[in-house]
Amino acid sequence: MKIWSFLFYTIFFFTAAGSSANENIRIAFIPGQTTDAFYISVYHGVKSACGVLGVDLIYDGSPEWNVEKQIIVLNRVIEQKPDVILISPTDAKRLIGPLKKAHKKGIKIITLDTYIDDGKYQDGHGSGDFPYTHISSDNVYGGRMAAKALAEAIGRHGKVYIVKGSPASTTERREYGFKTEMRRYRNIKILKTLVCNEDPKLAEKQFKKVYTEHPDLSGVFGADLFSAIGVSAGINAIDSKTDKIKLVTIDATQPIVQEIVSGRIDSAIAQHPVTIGYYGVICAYGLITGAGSPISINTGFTVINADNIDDPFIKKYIYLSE
Ligand code: T6T
Repeated sequence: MKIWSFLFYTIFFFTAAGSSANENIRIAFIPGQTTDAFYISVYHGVKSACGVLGVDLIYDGSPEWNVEKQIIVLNRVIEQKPDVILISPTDAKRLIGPLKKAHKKGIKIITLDTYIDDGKYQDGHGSGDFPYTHISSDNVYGGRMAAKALAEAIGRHGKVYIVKGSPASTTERREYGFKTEMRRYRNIKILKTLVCNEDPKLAEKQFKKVYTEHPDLSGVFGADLFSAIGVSAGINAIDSKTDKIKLVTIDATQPIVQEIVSGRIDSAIAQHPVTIGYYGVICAYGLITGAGSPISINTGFTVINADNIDDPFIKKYIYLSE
């Protein structure tokens, strides 16, 4: 179903149903981790759409990015029998079984941000084909945007590396997009990708090690907010005056924006997490009411840099932290 006809029918059903009929509807949201500004922003979108529709929201999650803990949360949520579960799976393979359990009980599944299996649902392929909709940024494209921005920032020449918080479906696609785009720049060498386990301190330590081994390092792609903030601390420690090393990130928290202002981060490619959450609930509502839901929705990016950071239109894409 096309997004516009989907939105039309969903709004039609919403108007027709009236909010009292919606009181019996229960939508659950399980983020990748509750302590991450990206997911806090997704939650704001979810909460706001649930408020508009007058449906009940179950919100539960683990403070850490941890597959076992997320499965415990999921089982807890399944017991509450929501109509739809919106979830950001912490592992594309290991969440298939536990989510299938929910699906078999008649609970509809929508994935937000990260996906299960290959992320292509309802096409008859793969054991994780049963979710109805996936809503996220186009992460391959985000990686390509980051590569282009970094390549231009370092003058199309030098050594760079990628660091990601966790090996999630999203960051893997960003890495793939980044490497694909970088093939166009023959004079840029990409060093080994690092994983910082959502720990900015580790990202900082890793940066210092890479810099010691490669003093000619020119740039870093921080593929998520934890990596970015750690690398920027590392750059500040060794390079606060020379501005030699460029850093481009995906995600835009307040601390990342401060680093843009102070010049340590060149640009941040902001996702639209509030929109992801909001659309998640609208799609869930479409499934519950029979209006249907698109198989996938891409929510876009906004590039934030020193030139546009004061623009109120741009500022609204900074993530919410509580
Ligand atoms: O970059 C986001 C999210 O898109 C990714 O899947 C996991 O990391 C973040 O939550 C940022 O920490």
